[in-house]
Amino acid sequence: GLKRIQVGVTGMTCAACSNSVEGALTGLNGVVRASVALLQNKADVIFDPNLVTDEDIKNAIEDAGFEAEILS
Ligand code: 9UX
Repeated sequence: GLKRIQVGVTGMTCAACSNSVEGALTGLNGVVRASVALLQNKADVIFDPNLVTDEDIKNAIEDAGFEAEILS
C-alpha cells in the first residue's frame, strides 16, 4: 500500500523554493503526491514504499538545496 509522511524542510524562503522542492519530489519514481507548505516548512508526501524510501525523499530535498527531517 501507499505510505504518507510529513517532512520538515528548512531553508525555503519564497514560493519558487517550495515549487522546486515539490518538483524534486514529484519527479521521484514512486511518489504519488507531494505538497509543500512554504509557511509551515513542511512537505506532505504520499508514495509507494516499494519504489522509493523515506531516505530517498530526504535526499531529494537535500539535493534541491534544503535541509530535510522526517517528522512522521
Ligand atoms: Mo527565490 Mo527561493 O531566489 O530561494 S527561489 S528565495
